[in-house]
Amino acid sequence: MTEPTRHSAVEETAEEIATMEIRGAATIASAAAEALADQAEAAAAADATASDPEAFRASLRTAGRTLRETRPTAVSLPNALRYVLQRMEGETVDALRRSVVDASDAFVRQLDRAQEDLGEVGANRLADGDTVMTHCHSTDALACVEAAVEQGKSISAVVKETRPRQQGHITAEALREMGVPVTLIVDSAARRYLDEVDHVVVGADSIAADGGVINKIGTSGLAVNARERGVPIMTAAQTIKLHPETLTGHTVEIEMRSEEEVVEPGTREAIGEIAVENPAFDVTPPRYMDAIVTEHGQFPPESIVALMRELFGEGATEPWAEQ
Ligand code: RUB
Repeated sequence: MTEPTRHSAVEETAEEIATMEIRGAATIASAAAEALADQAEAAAAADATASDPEAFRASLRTAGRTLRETRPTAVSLPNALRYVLQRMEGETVDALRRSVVDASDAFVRQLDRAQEDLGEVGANRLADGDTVMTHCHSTDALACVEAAVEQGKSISAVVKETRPRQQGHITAEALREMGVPVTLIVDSAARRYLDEVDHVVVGADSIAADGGVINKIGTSGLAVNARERGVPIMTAAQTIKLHPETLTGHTVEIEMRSEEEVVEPGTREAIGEIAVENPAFDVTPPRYMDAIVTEHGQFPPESIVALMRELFGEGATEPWAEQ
């Protein structure tokens, strides 16, 4: 069999995901689906794969593995790859190419629609005059605020900076564009400002079968503080954030990132011999989360497993695996 070609668009997207130029679970998923469509077009045009259906399939699986290896925690990435690669079918390269491009387009359209739909559900939890607190940058969480604003509600926001990568700055800018007044705070000020907010709204990278919410590091501490302060907290998450492997007992891998995101090498050296750790995500146990808001409505975290079974069956396949 001919050696599969790998289109540079896949390499580029993989690099951008790994370096977080492309970041956030939904954005990563749509970029991955689009990269597979690019790969399908490239493989259908390349000498080595243009007339060999098996080489074409192999090149798509290789692209899937390259994309899968970029970041481990957001399940939207493998779910996107699954969606597209499971729909790759046909006897000829042209039919295969069309099936991949169509599946990729359908996936991205569904993603946009799901975000709009869950935004409506989340917005119903917010009242006119509410202040929300955000953590990190979640397009699903922002969809809830945006829908509330579109319903005519006046919403303001307290935005956590979110160390070390300061995704709170992106959130602050997006909220300002919606006309939402923003107060930016450092992460450690969150408990103090919880007294002034009506809702905490966060996103998710993965949701486990037991209702545990895996999101940006600091979410679990925020949730515990919100419970202690009596402030409701919701996770806004499309169903592509449901982690099918947790149905069979697997845990979600928490990405450990470079220590240089936490402390510059020079400063670190000046401090002396220390260890530095930089986990990118944490797990909020279901008892600290009031609701998971999806495009299928809102769920108490403990009941999310029913939806997960309905959508993913009893487990997960790996259609990118080498054959
Ligand atoms: C992003 C993050 C976001 C979720 C949800 O982490 O934790 O809350 O991915 O985002 P990172 P969305 O910046 O490390 O990728 O709702 O946009 O899918």
